Amino acid sequence: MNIDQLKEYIRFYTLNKCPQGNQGFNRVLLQLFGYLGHGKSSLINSCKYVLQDRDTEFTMIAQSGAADGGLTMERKSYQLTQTITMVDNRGCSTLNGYETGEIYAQLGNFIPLDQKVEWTKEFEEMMNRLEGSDVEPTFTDIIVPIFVYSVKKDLTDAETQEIKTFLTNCRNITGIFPIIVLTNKTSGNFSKFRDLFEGMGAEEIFAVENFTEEDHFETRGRHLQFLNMMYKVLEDVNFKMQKKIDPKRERAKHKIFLLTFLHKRDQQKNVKENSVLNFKQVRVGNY
Ligand SMILES: Nc1nc2c(ncn2[C@@H]2O[C@H](COP(=O)(O)OP(=O)(O)OP(=O)(O)O)[C@@H](O)[C@H]2O)c(=O)[nH]1
Ligand SMILES: [Mg+2]
Repeated sequence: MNIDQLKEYIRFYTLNKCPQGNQGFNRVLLQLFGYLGHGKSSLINSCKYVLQDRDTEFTMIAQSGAADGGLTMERKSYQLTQTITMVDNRGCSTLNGYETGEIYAQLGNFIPLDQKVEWTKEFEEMMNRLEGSDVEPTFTDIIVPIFVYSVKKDLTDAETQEIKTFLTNCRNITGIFPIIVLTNKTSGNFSKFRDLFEGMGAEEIFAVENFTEEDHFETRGRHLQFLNMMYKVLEDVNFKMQKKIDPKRERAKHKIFLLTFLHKRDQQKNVKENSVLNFKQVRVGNY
């Protein structure tokens, strides 16, 4: 497909044309997540830009700009087409239990869109939020996870392991292995990261140079990066939709996963707190 065909395909994509029909789904949510300042908001601006008519000027719809991140605090949705919505996210400082727990809840569709993102530490607090989501459950979204990583930054072995576990859990929840988008393609060794993520099981890895306020020079190749990425996302959706899906059963499965995860997280927290407490008591006893 050439650029115009790709653009038309994405713009007019509808779940109604899937082999089994829309199965009750009416929206594809491209859910972004990743570390602070890795280019999530810029990716939204880039995708929106390439879908517009060619004579429309570049504008930032999602606020971006803090080099070290921490700018986006809300999980904000941006509608790209009739069917596709892209969802910005608060960046994670680490992929530890608190932050990943929240992402799993987002991917299971237990957290409403367009709200401030809080990393909940307490089991009860999270339970209350999940209970709230049962009052008005959402069954109509197909969620595609997209992990955004800047090749300018480096990873330790421990972080690599954390990401691998995290991405596998995201796959188990959504049925789609997270699409990896490597940003800042021309400012780092993207082939090293492509191999690294491939080794973690990633199936779709894209290296892009985002359109930004400072640099939105247009080339055909730059447009194609984002159009190809969105096209591949829709292919994943088509694959998922070839099978019969029962949205209610899916949601129940996600809930079990999430509750098990939160329970284990809470147990680990208690073990840690008790060992710190015991250590302090021993010290006090010794002096
Ligand atoms: N050159 C270049 N700069 C980029 C790219 N992606 C993002 N940037 C810049 O990196 C900075 C952070 O980008 P954001 O899009 O705000 O990153 P974010 O992940 O949304 O960050 P937070 O929401 O603050 O955590 C901004 O100054 C962007 O202009 C890219 O692919 N190439
Ligand atoms: Mg942001």
